[in-house]
Amino acid sequence: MTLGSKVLKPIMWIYYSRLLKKKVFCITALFSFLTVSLFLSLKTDFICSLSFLSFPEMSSNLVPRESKHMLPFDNFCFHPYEKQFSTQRIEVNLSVNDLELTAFIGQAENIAIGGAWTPTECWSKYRVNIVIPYRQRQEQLRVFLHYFHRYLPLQQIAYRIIVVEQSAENEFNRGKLFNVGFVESEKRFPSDCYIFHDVDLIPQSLNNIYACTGMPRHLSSAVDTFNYQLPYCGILGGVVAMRSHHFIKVNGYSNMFYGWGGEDDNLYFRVSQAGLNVIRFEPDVAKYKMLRHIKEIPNPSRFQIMEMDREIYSAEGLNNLNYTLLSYELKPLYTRIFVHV
Ligand code: NGS
Repeated sequence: MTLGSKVLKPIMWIYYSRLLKKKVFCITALFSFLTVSLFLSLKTDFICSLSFLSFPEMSSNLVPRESKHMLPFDNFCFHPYEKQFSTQRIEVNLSVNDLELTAFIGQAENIAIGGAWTPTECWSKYRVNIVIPYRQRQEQLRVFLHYFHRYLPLQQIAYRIIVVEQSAENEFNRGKLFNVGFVESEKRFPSDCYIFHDVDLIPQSLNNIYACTGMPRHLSSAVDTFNYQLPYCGILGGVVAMRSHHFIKVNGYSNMFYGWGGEDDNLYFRVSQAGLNVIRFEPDVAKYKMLRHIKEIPNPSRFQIMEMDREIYSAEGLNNLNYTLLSYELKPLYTRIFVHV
């Protein structure tokens, strides 16, 4: 070995080992960065992403109504679609005019005035109040009523349809109308289960049982306009089922969202803050058709309101709700609550 190589070798060795250390350092740093980012993204929607790994089983999650009285029948209803997956569909009539709806009222069996129905030969395990926030969507409301009064009796669910209509003055406030629907219904026909429902969504599977589950449920998680896929994990719009005590626990919806957008994302936040999970059933069950309508103009302040509400949500919602009840009416196919909010 020459003197040159004797000197060069250790120098080269030091040089290469430093390079190697640098490489190892860089790879470790990159790996840690990726792990931390992955963890953070998982943590934000951890429960949500878990729920997509396996969808909960429907029948073991449904909560029967609390029965405060003697059962009027010996037998419980069978609830066929709860137990077996069915591909049976009922037809959606996409344009129902006034005459057709009047004819339908004449034929419909056992629908009590106010839009309530209950099975007549057995005791339904499930009873639900369905609340719809509403303004100037007559065509959609007709399609909705014509469909639901055929769909829900097949599931043997005892139900009432409550339409909460907002007066003309202010921007539409979907969340506040849900709160009003809940409070007014609790005064007149209380229920331990509520479904908060947009008027433009039509369920396509009879297996999507209209009853509450142990945890709040996002029913409309597979809508046709989103290619039957969930657009993002924290979405909680469209159709949501909640047990009454959970709705009270989360303090209802925020009253502050006038105009389109944000109130449903805010409900997701409220539900998480209350330590509850949102559950969803598999897309084949949670399929919905959205009725056509013009896209609303988003409320430009919705993100600021969302930020603000994060600080005050426990004092803002059901417990500071104020409104003026303009009228209360039992229509043949629904209960109408007309309000100024
Ligand atoms: C989000 C909105 C939600 C809305 C969802 C889907 O961007 O309120 O889109 O809307 N959130 C905010 O604007 C903060 S949809 O395409 O169904 O009309 O529900």
